[in-house]
Amino acid sequence: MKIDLTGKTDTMAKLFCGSRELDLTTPVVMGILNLTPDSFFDGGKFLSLDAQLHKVESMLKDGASIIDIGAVSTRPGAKDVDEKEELTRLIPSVRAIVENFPECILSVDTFRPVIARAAVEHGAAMINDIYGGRYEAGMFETVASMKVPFILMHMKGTPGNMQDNPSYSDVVAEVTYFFENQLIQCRDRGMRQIILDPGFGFGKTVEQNFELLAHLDEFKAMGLPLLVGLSRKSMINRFLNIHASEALNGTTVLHTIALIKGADILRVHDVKEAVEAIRLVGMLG
Ligand code: 9MG
Repeated sequence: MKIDLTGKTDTMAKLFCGSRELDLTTPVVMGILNLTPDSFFDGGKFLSLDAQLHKVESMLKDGASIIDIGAVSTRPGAKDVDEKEELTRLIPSVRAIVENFPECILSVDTFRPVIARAAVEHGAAMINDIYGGRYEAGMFETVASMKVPFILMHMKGTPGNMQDNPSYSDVVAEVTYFFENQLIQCRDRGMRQIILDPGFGFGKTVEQNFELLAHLDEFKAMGLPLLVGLSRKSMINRFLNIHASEALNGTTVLHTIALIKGADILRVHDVKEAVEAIRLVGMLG
């Protein structure tokens, strides 16, 4: 008898991202490009357009299938960025990346429907919403009308208050309930390509994050692709009492667990190491 160590059930194996297709029959890597000066790990390092393009080039060379860019930091206590400033920071980068790397599937991390629309009109091919559509009315309709995949992430509270003593009677049940409710709304509004993300570090204690990771395979029962963002997060750094810059080994350990439990997309700072984890776990069959 062949034992399935991957936790995978049948899932949407192909996503349509504008003119490109994303094959999820094996897991893929989403490389992070922060345009914010205050991100928790690499804030401010990639601010010039030239430096951004070099970073994208290197992540694609290392095997990233998707690049995720965001212009608003989600770190607790980060400065608010209004819609105008988000557009000003984001759109030149979207245009430059699409022009220089037409093969790249570009995801935009935004919770504002106006920004999502503008980004896709300039060539972005996926929307990553940490509010899971709850920030402002109209996100689901906007993304549905543009027919790009949508990352539906769970967050308890807002980036400003999410770490003020988050409490759940059952974190896995609450995240599942959130997905079920949001999925009804997404589908009612015509959205067809949805990626689920439990939102590690967004309104969860270290223990709650590990509880979610331990039960990740349960989210696969919903039959949708699963994204995890574990890279250099506080569940590693706080638990091991290290700085984010020292957390690559811990990240790879958690990626390995997530892959065994069925993750389809790893959102990461370190593409090469994540690709290696995927290849090695893939050998389990
Ligand atoms: C923007 N961002 C930061 N962490 C993230 C995570 O875990 N998932 C997603 N979808 N986006 C994230």
